[in-house]
Amino acid sequence: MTNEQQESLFQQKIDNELRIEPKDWMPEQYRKTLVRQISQHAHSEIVGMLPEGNWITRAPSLRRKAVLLAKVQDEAGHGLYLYSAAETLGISRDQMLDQLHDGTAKYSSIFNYPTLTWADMGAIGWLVDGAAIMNQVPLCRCSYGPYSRAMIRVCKEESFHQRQGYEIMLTLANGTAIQKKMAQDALNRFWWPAIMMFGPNDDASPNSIQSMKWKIKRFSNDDLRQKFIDVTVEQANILGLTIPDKDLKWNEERGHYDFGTINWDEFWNVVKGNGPCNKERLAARKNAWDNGAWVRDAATAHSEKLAAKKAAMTA
Ligand code: BYC
Repeated sequence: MTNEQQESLFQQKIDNELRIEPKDWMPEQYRKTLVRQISQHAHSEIVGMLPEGNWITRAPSLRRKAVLLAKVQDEAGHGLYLYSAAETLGISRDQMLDQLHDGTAKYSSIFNYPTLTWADMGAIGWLVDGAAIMNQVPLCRCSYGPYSRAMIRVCKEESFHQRQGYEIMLTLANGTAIQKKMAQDALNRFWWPAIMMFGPNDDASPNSIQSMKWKIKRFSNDDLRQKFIDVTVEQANILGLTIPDKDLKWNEERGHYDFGTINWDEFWNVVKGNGPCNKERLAARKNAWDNGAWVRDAATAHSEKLAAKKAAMTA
């Protein structure tokens, strides 16, 4: 079969909603796109543990601490499923981590902002996990089997994360004047970075057209951003908090909220490594990697020992 025939069969499979599995033929660019997206998604989960990890020891009650701890552990789990899904495409976990540490792989811009108060745990759960669900539910139908299956469990857990964040916001918004102010301040700081999470506008998104044709992405960055804004405005109203966008207005004709201009200079600055916490986040990850070297060495030595024992017994 010629390459063209293979490509056409591959596209037919995708058009017929069949899943592509690791051993199936796939265009090299499809494989590369998935490795890029899945590994960056995995890195986002792992780096995403840092801003919240910052508050585990300072959670205001035992209940809040237990819930936050569970949420952060879930994120570690999401990272692990996603690294495993990417490994089915022929890249090793060590290679992916090298790319994170040397800056060639990205992770979500949102995790380069600091978490200054407890209310930030509410805002992250509500807005960041809320944005994540909006983007990730369609990924459960992604054309690549291992990624789509990993996303099913991830989405169930993200939905619990979103609710725990919203509940923190609800408690603060109905609390003392100082607590309500804290919640508003967290919303003010996280709103714009959360809507930037969906990525550049469609006309500035080089990967979208091909990724949509391959059904890796089912909706464009702008469509998902709009859906997120439409549902979140109502949730802010229930909280009695104000979204920091003076141009936010219901547009009867479009059936959507209009919103203000996103500061794309800020977005690209963060993506390029110059956000408020980029250096700190990367340093924390590199440090964890270096400090974990002895564990990896011990695990390798142990498995070599077991293999040698098995070989001696079968000889
Ligand atoms: N931050 O052509 P585009 C979470 C990059 S974790 C940084 O539209 P694409 C959670 C993009 O990579 C949330 N970079 O790209 C964890 C590309 O550069 P490269 C993470 C961004 O891939 C803990 C360039 O800009 N979710 O849920 O078609 C606690 C052009 O963009 C960002 C995922 O990773 C950004 N925000 O679309 C709580 C979901 N946006 O790679 C929550 C899976 C864009 O060509 N990923 N860039 O060098 C996706 O759905 C897609 O990759 C994106 C971007 C929508 C993010």
